[in-house]
Amino acid sequence: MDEADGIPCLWMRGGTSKGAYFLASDLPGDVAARDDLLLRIMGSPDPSQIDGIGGADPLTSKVALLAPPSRAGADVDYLFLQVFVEQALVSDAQGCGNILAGVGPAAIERGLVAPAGDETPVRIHMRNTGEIALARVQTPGGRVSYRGAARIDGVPGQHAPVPLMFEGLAGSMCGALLPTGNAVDVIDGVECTLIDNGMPCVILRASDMGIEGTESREVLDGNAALKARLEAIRLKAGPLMNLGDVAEKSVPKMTLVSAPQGGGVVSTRSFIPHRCHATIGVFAAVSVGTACTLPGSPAASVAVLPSDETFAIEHPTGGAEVLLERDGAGNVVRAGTLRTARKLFDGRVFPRG
Ligand code: NQM
Repeated sequence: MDEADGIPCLWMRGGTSKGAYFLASDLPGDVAARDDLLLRIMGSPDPSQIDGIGGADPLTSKVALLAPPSRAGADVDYLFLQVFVEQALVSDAQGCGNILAGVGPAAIERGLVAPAGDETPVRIHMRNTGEIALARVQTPGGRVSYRGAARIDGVPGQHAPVPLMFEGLAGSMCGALLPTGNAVDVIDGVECTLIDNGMPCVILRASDMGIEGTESREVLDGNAALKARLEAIRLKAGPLMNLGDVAEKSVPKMTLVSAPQGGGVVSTRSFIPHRCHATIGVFAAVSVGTACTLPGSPAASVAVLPSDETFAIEHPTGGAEVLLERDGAGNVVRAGTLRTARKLFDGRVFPRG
């Protein structure tokens, strides 16, 4: 690979995030060399990412690496990498359900998966956590269609639906749904649920942190005192969640919950972990929804549970619906959501030298 020739890259919106999708075979196999290259492609570390293609926001500084499947029952391997904006860090310590929405379309675009009729099921091996997600991609006439009537909050317009289904998410990175064995732990005097149903999250009441929980992303991003308190709790929660020292990791996420405002189950404001999310992550929404079902937890204390399996998780720009299927004992055993994705650009990217 000669960087001067550029590197094949698909730039896609996946759900409410945006990122660069590569074939793993187009990047160096050595992890240090790969990460160095990705930092130079995105333009990190730099708050503006002015010399790269990253969007100066954790939600638009994301990478998906695609490869032929390395496990039975999958059609494609997907490794998610978070490229930090302001630090020279690339982390595989979390998955991403929004970027996941673009993986099925990208795998078909790149010839890793053959289209099969008007709708192509794509079983995606999520290498960050090991589970398989099932995505359904619209492929009328044997090519990916991005046009359709599906809407998701946080994205203008209507697009082709990409339904996603998951199983076996509990303990994806922490080894257990509740890594401390408790639905409630107290850290720095604040009741928290340390939970991992696809995404390690610390869930706490907005009111316990001195906010309403209805503030805008911009207002919360400007609240340095709140962010410092959240980070202190996060650094203590990390080892308790079997994640070790999380000072340089993007997990756990910090989600502040309050009573729903718009007929949903719960209202959220998520820090991922140092900036407030414009919406909420897919797996984070599954984890928060699951926390709402745990009696005595901070989330349960403010949630209004639905009569069916559809949990509308409210966020700063609307809501994200997740489907949570429970067994007879009330454990969430299957989850799903509806996303959309769109190919924005297909070309070659030229990294900073
Ligand atoms: O939780 C952002 C996103 C995410 C992650 C983040 C995500 C998920 O919205 O599944 O999608 O939490 O860093 O892209």
